[in-house]
Amino acid sequence: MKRYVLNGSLLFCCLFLWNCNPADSRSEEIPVASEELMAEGEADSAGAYVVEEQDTTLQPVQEITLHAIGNTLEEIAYKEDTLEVEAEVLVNLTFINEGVDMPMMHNVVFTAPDKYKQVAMAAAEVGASGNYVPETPAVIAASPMALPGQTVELEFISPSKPGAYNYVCTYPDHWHRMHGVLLVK
Ligand SMILES: [Cu+2]
Repeated sequence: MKRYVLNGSLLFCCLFLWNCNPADSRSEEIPVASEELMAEGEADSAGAYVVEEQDTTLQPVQEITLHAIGNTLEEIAYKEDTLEVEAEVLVNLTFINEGVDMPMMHNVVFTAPDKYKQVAMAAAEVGASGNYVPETPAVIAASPMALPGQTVELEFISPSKPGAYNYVCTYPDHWHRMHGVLLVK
């Protein structure tokens, strides 16, 4: 009787395991198989993509640097009054604010030709809440505001049409002394 009970519980265990196993192995096998398929697919497409990128899609990047100098309203200026870039390239601008005291905060806003004053006027109305950058087609690209001693970076695509564009600091009353020419060649 005792053995019968033992056998019975063994049988129950076997049945229990047999019932569980098929479900367990199914749920494990399917994701493994699909992961393998995905891994193979990615390896193939990734390999092909790298080769194509080297041949056709390497975009030229032009690095330029601009400094803001001066520590009073009468002194402030962009150290570089002209910047030169090729047409339709990715430009990586590093903007260094060498000012010391707090009111000497500056940005760089690139504008359509001869629109820097108009953009600066509109920026004053936008104010600090709009980061002193108005929403107008005359704005090509705008950096964040650089506090005294700060360096900020800006990436943008240069205009496709060659010409003399402008850049300006749109912090209130800075545009008089802080503007320059972006020559697109
Ligand atoms: Cu400024």
